[in-house]
Amino acid sequence: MELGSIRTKIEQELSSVKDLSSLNQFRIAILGRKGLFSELIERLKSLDKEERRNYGREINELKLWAEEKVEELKTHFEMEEKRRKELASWIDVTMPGAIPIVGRSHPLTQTLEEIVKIFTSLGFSVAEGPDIEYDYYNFEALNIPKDHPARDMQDTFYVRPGVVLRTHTSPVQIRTMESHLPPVKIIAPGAVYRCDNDISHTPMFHQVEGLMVDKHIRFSDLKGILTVFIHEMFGEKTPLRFRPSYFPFTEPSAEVDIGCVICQGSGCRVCKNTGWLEILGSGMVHPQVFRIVGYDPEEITGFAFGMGVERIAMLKFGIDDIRQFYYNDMRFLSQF
Ligand code: 2U9
Repeated sequence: MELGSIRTKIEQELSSVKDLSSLNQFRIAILGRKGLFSELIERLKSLDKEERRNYGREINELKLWAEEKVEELKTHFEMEEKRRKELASWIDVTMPGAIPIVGRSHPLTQTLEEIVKIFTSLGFSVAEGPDIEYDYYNFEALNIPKDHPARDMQDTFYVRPGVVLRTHTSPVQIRTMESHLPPVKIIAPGAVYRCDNDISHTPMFHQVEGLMVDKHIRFSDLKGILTVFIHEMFGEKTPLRFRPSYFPFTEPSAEVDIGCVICQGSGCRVCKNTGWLEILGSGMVHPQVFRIVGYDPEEITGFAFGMGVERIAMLKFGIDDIRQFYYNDMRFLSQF
């Protein structure tokens, strides 16, 4: 074949090479061991000496030219590939970041933490105990014997005879007094269980109870501590009143009301037009309870109180259905 037309053919084929892999195929077909140039060189053998020299030189020149072209294209495709990879991995550091949704504590946790903070700042320590309790610690030791009507009031879940889900955290205070001599100044936060379920009751809810026991503890100490607590929790101007009540484990007993946080005392649906909201129960520890834990009621006195965390949170945040706390609905939870 005419070397001129071979050059034209190589040029044409080179123009259709578009990447490294087709360039490699082209290189094998033209410059490879069994490629076009090997064939042309093979053909030289049949020529006479003079022709072979001339023709050989021309073939060599053409081959060098083809090798150069291949090298040029190889460099070109390698650069292209490198640039493509760089572009694919390019990061725009000026792009705004994806802002993660920040979690926060549950409104009940927030309320519980606030209550605990107030009492610890007043010198109370936090005490805890088991959710599954002996009947003895939940009732007997609190002056609630077997046939006492207060047992019905509390709608107890029985685990087995003599074992209950605690209906209040009071057993924690009994256990603490059994193992510690006075003075005792503790709060007992935790889950409690009662067989009850409606707009203002759930079968599990949370209480914070408190106990302050020493020589010379008086009702005025109870009033002072609970007044400070309410003013810290609901604001300094919150009106409050102590109203006589009855609990088997305290004598005398009092419930504490605050001026309605919804209507400011003028009367509304929430306070049933009384202007007052019941917020906690309290009283001086019953002498019988002291005798049971081995304290001498002639020497030792003390006060106790109890409150429902859900109720406090509902009043503080203006929530009218206690079950909202347990649906785990983000539309509700994200408001706190
Ligand atoms: C001991 C002695 C006395 C704890 C008390 C109350 C009054 C009370 C209720 C408030 C709302 C329970 O969550 S609630 O339903 N609690 O009214 N609790 S005095 O008295 C004690 C506790 C332990 C040894």
